[in-house]
Amino acid sequence: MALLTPEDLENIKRQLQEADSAVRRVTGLDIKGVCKALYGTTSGFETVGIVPVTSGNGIIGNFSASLHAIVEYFGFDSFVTELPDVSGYYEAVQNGAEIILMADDHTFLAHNLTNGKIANNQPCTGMIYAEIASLYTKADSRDVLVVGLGKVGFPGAAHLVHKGFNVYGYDADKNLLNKAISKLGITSFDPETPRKFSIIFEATPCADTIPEAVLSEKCIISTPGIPCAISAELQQKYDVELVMEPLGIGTASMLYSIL
Ligand code: NAD
Ligand code: 2YH
Repeated sequence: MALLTPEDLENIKRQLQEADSAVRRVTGLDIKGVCKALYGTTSGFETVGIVPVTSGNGIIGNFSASLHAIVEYFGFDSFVTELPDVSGYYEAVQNGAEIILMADDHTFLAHNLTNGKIANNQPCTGMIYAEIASLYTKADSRDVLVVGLGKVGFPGAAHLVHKGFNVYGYDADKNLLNKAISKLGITSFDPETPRKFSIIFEATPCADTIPEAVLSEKCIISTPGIPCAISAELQQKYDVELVMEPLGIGTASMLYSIL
């Protein structure tokens, strides 16, 4: 399980503003608009309690502060509890939190205490990055390449299938690829016989996962994967529209999914 680092989260507000501009440029909607398209919800200024969690590898510098900045950016009220863990959860509820955000090394959840809905970061991240890819206004067809079919990539691929896209999938793990083929009916993509795509959704923890041969001029790469799936040189050479941000887009998807 890849963990975020404090460096990934530096200047999160600026990263989020830049990602919002990129999303607007490629889809015509801002991130809130994409969430509305996905879930049909809008924020009613709910109060979000952010609870630091010390278990496992412990507290990640910048994590709670970044969530605070992200949640406020999307128009919610929020506070970070002084205490962590169970005491922090108690503190959040006592201080009027309507939504709890908390993460250990395996699960990052959002729980709406008012309506009981709960969200997990990985499927929510997959869904919104796939949705952004699907809304690309300059796509030349409904063919999409999905690279990485794990906990983020699989739900994203499922979303694209559900929306009627022709999904070509690849994962270095043959079992996961076969699961996606049998459960979702996607087509296996063979990196040895590549073709060009104008829509690419990537969700792996590795760099340089997208072969040059699949890139078409001005294609979109929508990717939550850290590190980036494509080099700066290739991005420039093919004038790639890159949507990539370490925490905020996925968190927005979680919050809007439970309103
Ligand atoms: P995962 O381990 O469940 O899945 C990753 C998949 O990528 C695996 O199935 C693996 O076999 C595959 N893979 C690895 N190298 C590959 C390659 N070269 N070509 C094709 N497939 C390859 O991980 P996950 O939970 O799905 O997370 C994926 C990435 O997304 C991680 O980097 C994670 O940190 C990141 N993430 C980002 C956000 C965000 O908000 N930006 C949120 C959640 C996860
Ligand atoms: O980054 C993570 C894990 N990869 C799970 C998220 C799933 N994409 N967890 C963050 C841990 C935060 C820490 N416990 C804290 O500071 O509260």
